[in-house]
Amino acid sequence: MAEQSSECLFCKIVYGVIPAKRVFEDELSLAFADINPQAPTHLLIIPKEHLTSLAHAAKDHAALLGHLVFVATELARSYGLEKGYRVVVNTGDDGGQTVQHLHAHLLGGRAMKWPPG
Ligand code: IU
Repeated sequence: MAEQSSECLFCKIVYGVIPAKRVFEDELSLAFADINPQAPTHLLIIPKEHLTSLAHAAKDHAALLGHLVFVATELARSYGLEKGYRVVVNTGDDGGQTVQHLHAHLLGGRAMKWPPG
């Protein structure tokens, strides 16, 4: 089993202690619906291993990070987001990260604006 943090909300989702609408899972990652969706499709893709943020990633995590992005790509395909989508990894306080377990947001189904707020 992947390393986990007993106080981490997303680790609790990984281990089924807290429910979530799970949409995809493999050995390394889990994807579930965001509870407060900001777009018609809003999924979170997380590593099963507890990794606090991108800022905490080591060289050993490079393949895992690539895997998470590829899972987002496959989910975008399966959700029919052929008009486009956004993959966002908020990192740290200034990045707007509120949950301290690395997660990639997959947002789609509407036109996005730039720059983000
Ligand atoms: P952020 O990048 O850390 O700001 O995003 C955290 C996301 O986690 C945010 O979009 C929340 O709606 C979402 N979320 C969730 O899906 N389930 C939860 O139990 C909690 C937060 I707390």
